[in-house]
Amino acid sequence: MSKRVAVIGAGPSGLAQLRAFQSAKEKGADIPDIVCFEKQANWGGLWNYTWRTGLDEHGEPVHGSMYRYLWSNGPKEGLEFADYSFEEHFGRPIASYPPRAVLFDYIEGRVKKAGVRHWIRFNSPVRHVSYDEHEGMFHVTVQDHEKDVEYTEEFDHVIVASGHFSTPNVPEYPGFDSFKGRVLHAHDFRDAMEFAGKDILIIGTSYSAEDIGSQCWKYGCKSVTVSHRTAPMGYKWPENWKEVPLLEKVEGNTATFKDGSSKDVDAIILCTGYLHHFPFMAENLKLKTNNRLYPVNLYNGVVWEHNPKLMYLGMQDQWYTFNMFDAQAWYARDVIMGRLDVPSQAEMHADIDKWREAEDNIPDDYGAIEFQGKYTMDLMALTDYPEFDCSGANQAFFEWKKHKKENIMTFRDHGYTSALTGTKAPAHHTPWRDALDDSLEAYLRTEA
Ligand code: FAD
Ligand code: NA7
Repeated sequence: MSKRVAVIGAGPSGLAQLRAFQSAKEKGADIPDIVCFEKQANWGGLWNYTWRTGLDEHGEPVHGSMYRYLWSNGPKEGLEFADYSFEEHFGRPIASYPPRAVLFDYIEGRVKKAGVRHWIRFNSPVRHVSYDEHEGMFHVTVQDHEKDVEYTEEFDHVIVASGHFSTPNVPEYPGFDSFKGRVLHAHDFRDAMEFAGKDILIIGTSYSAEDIGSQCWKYGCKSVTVSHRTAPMGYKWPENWKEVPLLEKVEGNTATFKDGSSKDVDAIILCTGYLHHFPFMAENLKLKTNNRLYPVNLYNGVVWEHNPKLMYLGMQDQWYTFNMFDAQAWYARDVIMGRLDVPSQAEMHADIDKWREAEDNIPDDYGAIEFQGKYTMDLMALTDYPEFDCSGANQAFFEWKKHKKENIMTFRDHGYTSALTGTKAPAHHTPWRDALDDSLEAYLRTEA
């Protein structure tokens, strides 16, 4: 096969794509030439932690939104790779909410085993992608930071796996410019210890708000105030944690909310989500969507309906992550290798509309989990991706939600059953709130 495929990004989605092609090769298939462009110096995407914020050493926007002490916010049984269990990687069952370094190790273990690193060009941000209708080829322009040159190569297919939790959505509220403390977005949050002894205000009510607030609480902040635009999170919070309506204005250090109440705060952390941001894609190839389960224009959540030689991975809002990216990558591979056909654009469009309408009618979070589980299973069924029972994974998610409702500060102390191995995860040696060392070594110890 002489086709060339460009993969943009070596995070969990891009790595899933490399593993998908490698697994076909391992089974004797003639696969295309693969080149993966990664702007960072290592693989792992968001799981490749950096202390930097703002711009990196090359003047590139820092991709990472990760922070110290981050533990998985959902059970690992929901994200397990069907071709590489946690038990295979760690040689024994481990607890259900691994910290960042442990998940990074797991992600890396699979691709090290597959031997795909030589397909990746590191320190290589993609600057521009366009499609030449006449040639039927993509032109991909890349900066090589090691050689300090820019070059362009041609590809038959492009797979965008550059993630969508990196470019912050930053609203402004009256008084920000004269606020006496620090205003930052979750993207630039790195260490909860910075806020020890401080009164913090968080704007937003989703994962980042819940987790950054919990981190700051765990590492000793004085109080957490969470301001909501739509509705409060409604968990049973600790005593020094309060949920309030939307911020109206800030004067000095005083934040005033829509109900007229106010609170003096030292720092404001905007947990207001991220933008799907693809400045390197030509306008006619650019995905434009908000954060939802079924973005527009992507057939089977992957194939760009206006040009099926272009694909996007991992662009959904995410309950499922790693194994959903796998399902997408195996599917993308089989479309590229001609094993699967895509229908006409009109049919693709109608199918996308059908899924989006179903999404619009999802009643609650449980429905959303089932929706994404079904989407993932449907895709897996189209390829030789190893069998994975998403209804089992759904079960882990349902229990997780129940445990969060029971006690938001202890949910990570529970263990769940792997849909892959049938093993129930052991409890971690130390309750989450007392486990201050988030290193791999500390987590993998068998005793406190
Ligand atoms: P990313 O991980 O973002 O990787 C994209 C890669 O593309 C990066 O390596 C980046 O450098 C590269 N790239 C971007 N632009 C370019 C370019 N122009 N040229 C070349 N390379 C480029 N998921 C979970 O399952 N559990 C969790 O606990 C969890 N916690 C999270 C916590 C935070 C703070 C955030 C932000 C996300 C979290 N997620 C979690 C969700 C996360 O989206 C996925 O786990 C996963 O990292 C997505 O993988 P990805 O490869 O699609 O994107
Ligand atoms: P999400 O899940 O996209 O949530 C964004 C939150 O920000 C959500 O609560 C929004 O409230 C809120 N938001 C957005 N814009 C505003 C403005 N202008 N004012 C007030 N509130 C606003 O992002 P997260 O960062 O929490 O999670 C992203 C990923 O990171 C996730 O996968 C995790 O695993 C980690 P709304 O409900 O729309 O009113």
